[in-house]
Amino acid sequence: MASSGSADLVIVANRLPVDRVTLPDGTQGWRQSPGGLVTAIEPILRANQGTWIGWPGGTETEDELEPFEDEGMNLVPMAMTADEVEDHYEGFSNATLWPLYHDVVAKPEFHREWWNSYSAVNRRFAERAAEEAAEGATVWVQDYQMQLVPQMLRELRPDLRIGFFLHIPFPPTELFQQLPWRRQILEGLLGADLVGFQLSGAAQNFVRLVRQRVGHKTHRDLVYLPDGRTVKAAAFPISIDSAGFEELARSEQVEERAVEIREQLGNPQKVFLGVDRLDYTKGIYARLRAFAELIEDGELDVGEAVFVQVATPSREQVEQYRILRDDIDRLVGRINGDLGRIGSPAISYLHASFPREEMAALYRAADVMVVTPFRDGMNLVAKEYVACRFDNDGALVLSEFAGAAEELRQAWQINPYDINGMKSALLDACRAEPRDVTRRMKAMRKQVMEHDVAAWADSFLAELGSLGKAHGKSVRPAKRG
Ligand code: GDG
Repeated sequence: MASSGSADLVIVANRLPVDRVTLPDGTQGWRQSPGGLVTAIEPILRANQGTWIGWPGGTETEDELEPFEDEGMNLVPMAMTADEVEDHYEGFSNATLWPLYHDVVAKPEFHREWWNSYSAVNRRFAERAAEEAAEGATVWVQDYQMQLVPQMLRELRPDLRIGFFLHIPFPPTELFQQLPWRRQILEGLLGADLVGFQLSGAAQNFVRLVRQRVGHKTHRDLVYLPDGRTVKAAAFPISIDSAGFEELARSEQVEERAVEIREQLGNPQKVFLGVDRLDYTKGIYARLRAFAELIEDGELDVGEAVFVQVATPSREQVEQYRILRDDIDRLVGRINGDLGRIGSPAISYLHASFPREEMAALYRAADVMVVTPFRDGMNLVAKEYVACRFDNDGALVLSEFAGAAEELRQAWQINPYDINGMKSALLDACRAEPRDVTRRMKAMRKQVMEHDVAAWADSFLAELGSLGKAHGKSVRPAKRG
């Protein structure tokens, strides 16, 4: 067994929850990256002298990166070489696994050198986790970039409780089969005691694959390993800091900014909004086309209706993402060129990222929120919109292929491959009676406000703690305000 460290809870994720920034005095520092996962996990890490292991972005070497403390969290930055960024991160993670796990919306590429790099990076992260974790500690591994870590870590440290959570969909057998390293990935995940997914369908896909491909005995959500260990696969739908978003949305600053945004748009009757990482899974192209056709058909008028699309830059070194960016640029240019008028574009397109306050103001300013991914693990944007609509107004158009659709039943649900269906839903949502809008939003708000990200993290860790009682300490629950 490797020597043990002092952390009772270790998070292993591809990225650290902080970004490297240049401070006003020119020195390098860290800024907490805004995100639901950090908000949820930070209080638990504090209550457990926890440690977060992850890549800080960039290609600094190991010697240049020292572990440090940030607001009660111990952060351990892991270096990646330029080759590893290209092969492990941009390659295997984002050009093999990402498209494969999202219904093959784009064609996954299979390259042996990418796989080798993915394995090597996973091994280094597992070794580091083994060094940091105290005897009997809990290690929670996050997401598709780290699927081999559970097994690698268990070999080094059989005393640990290991959990894994996949933030993206887990594909059906027919698609997963394509992966040349399918068995290694399944075995990697089986190193965990608890494998969490967004939806129960994904957990079932996983158990079925383990039975078919690895040959282990399974019963419902349990896998029985030959060494006597049991692995549980279950759904833990992730959420957001719901109260935090609502509070932000209620602030005077955000309220004023929302009014200002509508003024700057020319005070149209209806503001439609899309907010996504610029990713081909999100269905941005089809959604903008549907909106443009409604104008061409005479159903909506430019000036009275406007579509604001925020597309946050993402994975810009990956070829598919560059192609997508060009496609969207061209489409927006064509739509505005054909349909816009002076001072009234049909689409207001922003390829940029914004502070959380601006996101909340956009959610407040929008009458119709349009979330139309072809496939999405959950989609937090839909939940953030709901959390910000404390007046119970605002309409949500939501793809049935987003994980969030299982909880947000009262949204106008659409099939993003069906352009006509999407057009009707956009019109229905924007013309709906206020009473209908309120009834739907009230029900969705109840769901989102009651099931926040803290509840998500607590329920995962409680379940992990209840498994394999024979070994390991339990994680202390966080003290939340
Ligand atoms: C993956 C899964 C799953 C976006 N632009 C800005 C900004 N954002 C924030 C949003 C939201 C988050 O990023 C995006 O989360 P999503 O869930 O919508 O999508 P992915 O990035 O694909 O996330 C997804 C999620 O993991 C969690 O498990 O739901 O299915 O694909 O919070 O608000 N935030 C700020 N500025 C921006 O410009 N501040």
